[in-house]
Order: sequence, then C-alpha cells, then structure tokens
Amino acid sequence: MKNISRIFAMLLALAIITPLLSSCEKSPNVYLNAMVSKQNVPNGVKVYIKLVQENGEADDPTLYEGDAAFTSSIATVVIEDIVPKTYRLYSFIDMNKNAGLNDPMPDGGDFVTETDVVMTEDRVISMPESYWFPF
Ligand SMILES: [Ca+2]
Repeated sequence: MKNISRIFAMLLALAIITPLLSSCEKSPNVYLNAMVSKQNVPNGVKVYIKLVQENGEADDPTLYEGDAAFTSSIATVVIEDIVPKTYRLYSFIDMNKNAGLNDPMPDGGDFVTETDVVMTEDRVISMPESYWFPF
C-alpha cells in the first residue's frame, strides 16, 4: 500500500513537471543559413531568398524570406523559425538594385537560382558561382 501511494505521488509529480519541462524546450522549428558567393558582385548589392511550398512556383505565396548584402563577393542570408519540411527555394541577386520592398522579384540583368531544400533540421547551405544564371 505504501508503495502504491509512493508511485501515485511520483506520477502526480511527473504530471506536474512534464508540461513545465516541455514549455522550456527549444522550438522544434529550424533555421536556414545560406552562404551565397558570386564573383564580381559589387559590395552592397543584395541577394533575396524566399521559400515557397514544396514543388511551388516562383509566384506562389512566400512562406519565409530573407536577404543580405554582398561584401567581397559573399553574402550570408539567415532565415529563422522555419516549420520543418521540404520547400522550394527561389533566390536572385539584384544586380541593378531595383527590387521592390514588397515581394521583390528579379528583372533583366539580375542572377537567379532555384533549388529544393529539405528543412527537417537546421541547415547551412552553399550557393556558389555555379548556382547563378542570368534572368
Ligand atoms: Ca533587379
């Protein structure tokens, strides 16, 4: 009988502590760290990255986005708090610096790329010279 009440007390304690512990756990969401490199991109030119649904098109609703300015042919874009799953990534380098603030899109003279990203964990990806094509 004594053992049973001890077990009951432990279960009760677990029931109280478990929700407290899980509320302290870090978010299950993940981040994307994209290291972009391209020769001869002037400092200050920005690269824009957006994630749309898996197999999505460039004009599908943007689910996540980020941008960064180039310095010495390198730009690092960090997008945080991404719900873990697979996305289609669209990106462009705004060479002529005319991208709009809302829903920035590439135009003639910019460089573009697209790829699938499996975001089931925090990811650091490289988007080197070979990724980029004239729009
Ligand atoms: Ca542009």
